[in-house]
Amino acid sequence: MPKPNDLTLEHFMAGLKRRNPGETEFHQAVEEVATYLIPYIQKFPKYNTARILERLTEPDRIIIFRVCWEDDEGSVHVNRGYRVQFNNAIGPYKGGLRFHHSVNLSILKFLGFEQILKNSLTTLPLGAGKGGADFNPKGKSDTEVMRFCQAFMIELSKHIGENIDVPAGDIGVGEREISYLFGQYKRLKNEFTGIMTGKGLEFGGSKIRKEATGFGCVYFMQEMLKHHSDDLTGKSCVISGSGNVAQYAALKLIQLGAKVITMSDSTGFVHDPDGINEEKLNNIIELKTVKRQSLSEYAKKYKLKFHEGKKPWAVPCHLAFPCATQNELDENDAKELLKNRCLGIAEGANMPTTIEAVKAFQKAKILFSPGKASNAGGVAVSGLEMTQNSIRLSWSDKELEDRLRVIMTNIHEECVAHGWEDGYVDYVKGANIAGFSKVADAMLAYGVI
Ligand code: NDP
Ligand code: 2IT
Repeated sequence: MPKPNDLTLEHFMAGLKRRNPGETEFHQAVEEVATYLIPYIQKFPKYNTARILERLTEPDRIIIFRVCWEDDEGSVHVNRGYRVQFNNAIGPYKGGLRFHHSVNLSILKFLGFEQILKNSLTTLPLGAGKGGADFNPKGKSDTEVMRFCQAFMIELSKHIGENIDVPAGDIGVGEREISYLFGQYKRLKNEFTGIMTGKGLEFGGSKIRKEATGFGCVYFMQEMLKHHSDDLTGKSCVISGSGNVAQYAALKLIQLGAKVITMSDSTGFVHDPDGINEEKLNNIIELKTVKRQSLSEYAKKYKLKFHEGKKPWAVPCHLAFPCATQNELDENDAKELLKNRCLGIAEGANMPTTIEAVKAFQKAKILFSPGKASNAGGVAVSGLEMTQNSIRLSWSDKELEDRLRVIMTNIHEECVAHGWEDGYVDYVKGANIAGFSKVADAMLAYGVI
């Protein structure tokens, strides 16, 4: 019979690492959560007796498959496709698909694990999953991307469904890819059901979904500032990334009177000391989503300095929004931000900040929100897309933006309620504990399964 106090971080992490060798991103995501959950679980032995943490860190199942496709010259390519169905205690598996050359099981398991607590925080009935492929969409023609997506869906279609698992986008999977994937599912199954979110508005997509992650991230920052009697007006903001999340974080910041001074991509960053206005941002959106070129082209057009191969964190700013990818902000970057008296960081990406950098921000007691809280707006509006598909109706922009705002405000309140300690809100602690209890209680209720 397990004893209530036999759970220690060291022992737990040693077991996790032994069972999942070499999966460094997965280890990192679990360690960050377990650091907070283990002391909490010690206070509620029922979770330990039922081995909830062990069950929560073991995916329900992982599907791995071969994806063969032909390029425009007729050459055959082979990629590896995945779907990690992590946990469906509170709803169907839900989470994005990532197409990027770096995709591997460790990355998808970290993303799927983070998704459990994030989806719980939205208050919507959403379980957690993540998938994707090591396919690199860069430099591929539209027809090549279409053939890849169709081949990928031939296998994925066997495992998803509106009440089973509902994928969406992530890095390298935007409206173009979702359209090809959804079209192929519809053809294979001869049915029109909401098996994916992020769809085009013409075929069951939700208004505000495209904007939701970036907008939600800025709303979250707004709430953190408000909690400290401050606001966004006139704040200079450094953003990394120039994809879906970064684009709409930038737009909302501009709309709310802040000044966006950097954006980046995998080739470097552009610094615009005058601030990127809406017209310039539209240019960036077109460059990244239609022309699919490097941000250096934007820098050339507006005669701005492009910092090739560099990250933007040394540019002095009031607020920072890492919106590109995991581990893009390390301890040295954190030191630069702190040296320049940065007031707060809201993660738009998933786990963009290393554990050491998070600790540096917390030690300095500046505002820091983890992605599972501040980027939950994307999956939240995905949840609302599922609702609209179920009732076969479409809500207005205003209705959806209002709902998104309420959800982000609630998440902020939950983080404060569970993370407040000695005058400082530890948003990482707050998000982990608030997200955990609903899922854990559902798992307890089901018994041993
Ligand atoms: P996109 O593919 O639209 O954009 C990704 C951006 O990040 C691009 O600017 C890309 O540059 C850059 N990038 C990707 N990989 C790297 C890298 N290794 N180094 C430097 N830059 C890189 O993806 P999203 O905007 O959708 O996703 C961004 C982040 O937000 C991810 O962490 C994702 O998991 C997270 N997220 C996304 C949500 C969504 O709704 N889309 C919801 C919640 C979180 P380039 O153009 O050169 O490739
Ligand atoms: O990381 C994420 O939350 C996403 N990529 C969005 C998932 C979704 O199902 O909308």
